[in-house]
Amino acid sequence: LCAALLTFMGCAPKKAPPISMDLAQESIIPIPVSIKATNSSFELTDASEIYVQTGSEELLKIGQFLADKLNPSTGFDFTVKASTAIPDDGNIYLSLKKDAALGDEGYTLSITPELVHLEANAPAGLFRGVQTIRQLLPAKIEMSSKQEGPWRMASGTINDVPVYAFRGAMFDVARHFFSVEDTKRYIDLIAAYKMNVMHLHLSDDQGWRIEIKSWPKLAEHGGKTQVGGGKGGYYTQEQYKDIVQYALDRYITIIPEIDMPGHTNAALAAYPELNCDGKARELYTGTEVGFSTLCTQNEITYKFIDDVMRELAAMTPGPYIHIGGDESHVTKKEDYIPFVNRVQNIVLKHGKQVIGWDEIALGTLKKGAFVQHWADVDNAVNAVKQGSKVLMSPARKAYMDMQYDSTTKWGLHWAAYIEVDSAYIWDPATLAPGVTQKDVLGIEAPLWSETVDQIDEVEYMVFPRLPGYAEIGWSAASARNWGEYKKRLGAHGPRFTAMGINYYPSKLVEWK
Ligand code: TNX
Repeated sequence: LCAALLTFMGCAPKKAPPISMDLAQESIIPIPVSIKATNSSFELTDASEIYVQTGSEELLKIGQFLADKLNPSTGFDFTVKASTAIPDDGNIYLSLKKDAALGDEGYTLSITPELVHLEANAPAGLFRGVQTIRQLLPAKIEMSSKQEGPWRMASGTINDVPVYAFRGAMFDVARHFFSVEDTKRYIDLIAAYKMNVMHLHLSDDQGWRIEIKSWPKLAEHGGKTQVGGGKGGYYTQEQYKDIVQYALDRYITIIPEIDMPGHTNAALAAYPELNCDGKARELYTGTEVGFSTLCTQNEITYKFIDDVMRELAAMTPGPYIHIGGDESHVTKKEDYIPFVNRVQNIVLKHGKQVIGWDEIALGTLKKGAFVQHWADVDNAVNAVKQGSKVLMSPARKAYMDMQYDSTTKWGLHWAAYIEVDSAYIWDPATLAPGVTQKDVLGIEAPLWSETVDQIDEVEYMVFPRLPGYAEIGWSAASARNWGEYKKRLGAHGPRFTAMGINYYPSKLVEWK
């Protein structure tokens, strides 16, 4: 009757009751701390809007990020509005609340048939919560063209906060160079899984990838080629700053790495004075490691490092600079140790904290230095004894350039074959004797690029392992279990597809 009278009397049509959906059955990665299902649902419609708490440009930006994700696939044309109060029915509301237990990145998400309310103690927490909202909508929400709804989310409450403060991935843009656009793509993919660090390996034997104005030939000459002899490339400072800002907008810290004293052939080719014999090296396009070293005895070397660190620090809002330090096989130990000690001081002088590969623990670690464990457990143990925290990147578990099995087209296998289960089944807090959770800064999964030079190849090595690394960093070890995780991962198959990710369809997972 109401529908029949509608045109004459302005009688509102009775809305159908919300569909029952079970929030506890949703496949959220990383798995949240707690989920309380209320067995109803919220439906996003053409009439829905995104509201953010009044008074913050930053919140408007986060709201806009969500709008930009929802608009192409729903075709709804969300705009972001500010509101001091909880908005009317049918909307999404993002607001801050004082709750120290949520820290910088935690959030609570409450979904009722009337409202989606995301709250956090800090803006980063809202951004992480937005990723959960994405995952609660149908997978086709990730498509870049208009799709049919309905766009429903299961109702209930999620409380969530990460275990580790550092959850990252690495991109080796030195062995093969990757464009600004490729790097942004990788950043987008890690953001979707709530990671918060992108470590860029900016220099190695095969290439120097960042413009340094006081030493211009580093990039101009040292950036000329790559593994296999392709044309290489480098980021101008403007491009680098653009990447840093893009990451920052996703609450991701860029950590730039200049690898020293080994892995420096590109710099040694650009400037003869960096070599002990004063002769420039030839550019290198192979994949051997451990043959190059800066001349640790020459003062010019430290002038060079000081200039590079000054320029790098000026473009790096994040707290860390990575000094490499790995595989310096042709640097004598008695030269390596004082070198590492001195370079740490240079980084500190420019206001940044040091990170280095685990070998730097052979030196005297400065206050606040972090050691990235990749190979030698003794170095990790030694770092903790010196009062440092360890970043966990064990090669046999976390190296995304390792092949899944012997048939994988790209990648290496010197550390291990790493199938999706093996990548997931480990605990950063029990890897090294005496290195417990409080000593662990977090986890990082590196992608070395000797064997990949296209972004779809990168995606194939990174997915589907990366969501697992994200979960190891975010969720408690006690909440993780492969048998259960692989079901959630399988449910992300359509999401990967909608995002256009070229992923490895591991046989260990039943892909939806
Ligand atoms: C070891 S891991 C390296 C890299 C290589 C990688 C290949 C580390 C600190 N050094 O130079 O690219 O193996 O898997």
